[in-house]
Amino acid sequence: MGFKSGFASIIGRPNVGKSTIMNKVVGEKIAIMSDKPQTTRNKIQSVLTTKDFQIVFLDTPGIHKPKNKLGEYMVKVASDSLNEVDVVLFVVDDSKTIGPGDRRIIEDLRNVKTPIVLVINKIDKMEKEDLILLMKKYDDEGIFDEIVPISALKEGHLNSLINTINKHLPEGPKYFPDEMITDQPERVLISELIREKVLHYVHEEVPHGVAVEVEQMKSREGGNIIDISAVIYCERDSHKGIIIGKNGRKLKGIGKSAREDIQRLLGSKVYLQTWVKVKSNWRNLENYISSFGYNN
Ligand code: GDP
Ligand code: K
Ligand code: MG
Repeated sequence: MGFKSGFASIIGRPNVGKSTIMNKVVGEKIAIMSDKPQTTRNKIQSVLTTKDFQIVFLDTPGIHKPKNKLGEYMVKVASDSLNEVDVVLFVVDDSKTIGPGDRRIIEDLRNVKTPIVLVINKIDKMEKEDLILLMKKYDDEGIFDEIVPISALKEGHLNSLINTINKHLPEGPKYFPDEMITDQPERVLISELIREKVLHYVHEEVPHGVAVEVEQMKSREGGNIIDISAVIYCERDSHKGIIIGKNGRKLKGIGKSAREDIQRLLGSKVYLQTWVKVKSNWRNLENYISSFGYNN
């Protein structure tokens, strides 16, 4: 048997752990993770290469009912990708029953010809008996080629997931070089890391109206410090105040923890400056959507 390769699309409701699975499988933080739904906005590609096979994962934004233009775009990306791939990974979480959101996806999947692997994630939070009952319920739907329970967070059974995907890969070329783990440019990864920290530090209605743009990235002369400046865009003046926080404390916290992640990513010391600016209602404006890079 020769080298195998192929594409696996990761789909599922918001917050079931799609981004976490992708990050853990490739061993690097590529997609941002958060307990807020709709964290992942653009289609992220990541690559796992071994000596025998290569899997390219597509982490799509969650499938959900669109509320605005950005939402419509996200849903379209999610459903388009199912026809381009070799395996579909449909991720669900520890919910004991098949809820309406998962039900809708199942109905969409009935017309998909690609092999479908049901991934039950977050089993660290489940009783064994509940897991067995849930597996039975999904099996009764009659559309899954495989059912694989995992815990992405605790890195449980990830190997069994990888082996299952591998079974469905055709023989094929190495699409990407060994060392490549994502197609995302550094600037995008950095702005996503900053956005992740905003989501983490800021609550209420602010987070979904936040976009981050890295304006400048420059190595200092002599080498080992990289200066980065980034703008955090939000939709209202009041949001700006919340993100900055009393005496700038919140923004400082965001900057500090983003800097730590960025240093790890770049393997270099980083000096990070962040500004907060208001751009009202950008989510409904096509131009802004593409200028923030969500158009592929
Ligand atoms: P996505 O919206 O599907 O991409 O979900 P994320 O990867 O952003 O994860 C949503 C939340 O679920 C985050 O708070 C994760 O830490 C958490 N999570 C992901 N996988 C697991 C898991 O296996 N067990 C537990 N307990 N939590 C998880
Ligand atoms: K999320
Ligand atoms: Mg995600």
